[in-house]
Amino acid sequence: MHDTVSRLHGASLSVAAFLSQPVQWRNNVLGALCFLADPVDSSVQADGEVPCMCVPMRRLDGGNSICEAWYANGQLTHGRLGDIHYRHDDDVLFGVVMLPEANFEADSNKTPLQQATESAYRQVFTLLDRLHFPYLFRFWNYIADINVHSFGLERYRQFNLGRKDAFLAHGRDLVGNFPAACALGSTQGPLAIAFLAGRVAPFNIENPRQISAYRYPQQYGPRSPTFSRASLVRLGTEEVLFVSGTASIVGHVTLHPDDVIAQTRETLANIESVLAQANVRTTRAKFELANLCYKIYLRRERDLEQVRHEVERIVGHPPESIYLHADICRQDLLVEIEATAGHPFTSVDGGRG
Ligand code: 3EB
Repeated sequence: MHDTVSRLHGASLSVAAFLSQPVQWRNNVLGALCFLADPVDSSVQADGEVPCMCVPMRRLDGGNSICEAWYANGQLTHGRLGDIHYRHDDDVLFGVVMLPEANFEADSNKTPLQQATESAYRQVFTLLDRLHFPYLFRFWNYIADINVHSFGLERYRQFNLGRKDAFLAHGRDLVGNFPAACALGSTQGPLAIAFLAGRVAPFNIENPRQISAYRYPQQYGPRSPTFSRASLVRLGTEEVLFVSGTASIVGHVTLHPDDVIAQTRETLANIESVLAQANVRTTRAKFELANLCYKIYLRRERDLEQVRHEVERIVGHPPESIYLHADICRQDLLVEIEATAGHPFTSVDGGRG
């Protein structure tokens, strides 16, 4: 477990450790993302008050599970609305939706995954309207068999149809107004989505080396992905930066299709470019590669040592890096890296009491 690096980004610990934390600790947690090798352990979700997203995804760098906990600050409220389980303090709301596609029937014009995605996103937007947390900071999307084709379309592209339609239906399809996100593939499990939202508009950041994802041409699917490259969130005197899942894409094209080292290098160059944009906006110390908390998704288990070596060569030893075995949303991508950054959390900034 590393020290708290921001007001929000708390501890990463094993599922067993997460479940054995004292109640006082859990009373300060907004929610958690849990990645488990084994079929999802129902004890994680059994917790009544802390929403937990469970994804069947294996950690590659030791340990058999990892839970990423997000911290609250002050009085907490939890609840359920439809398929969403949420918890919030005065500033930030964390929620999870896990929807089995089997709940949806294939109808002639929408696939089950597309319907599940549209339903999940519509429910999120409805919840945020109702609880007055209008601004989305970050989405995490996990989709079984993300690269498989069914109903004549790759499943990631089906997901993009449902997501875009929900954004449109709620008038959230405004350019420059998309949250940070990631979208990864698991081998099984329901559509699993987690999100963070708040009451102060974040800065949404794009990468000059890449075409904005919402402007990708049609060759990547009939509906473009609705996310920005990063979001910079202000919470009182704190700032938190969410860097979206980032890959070896320049312009809109995948570079180095068969070279995982070159993809890693290109991906980190993209993240550096995103940091430079964030650094125009920050009122605090500049963000640097060496100070981020990383999640690194690898399509092939065997690439772990090479990628880790390259990341450490370029980044040094960041406060956290977690490697997970996942499919990436383009067949030719071998690695995707996401990151979170805060500024050192000191009691001067207002502790969590
Ligand atoms: C890319 O840059 C790589 O669909 O939400 C990264 C982050 C990617 C988020 C998403 C997809 C998503 O297009 C893939």
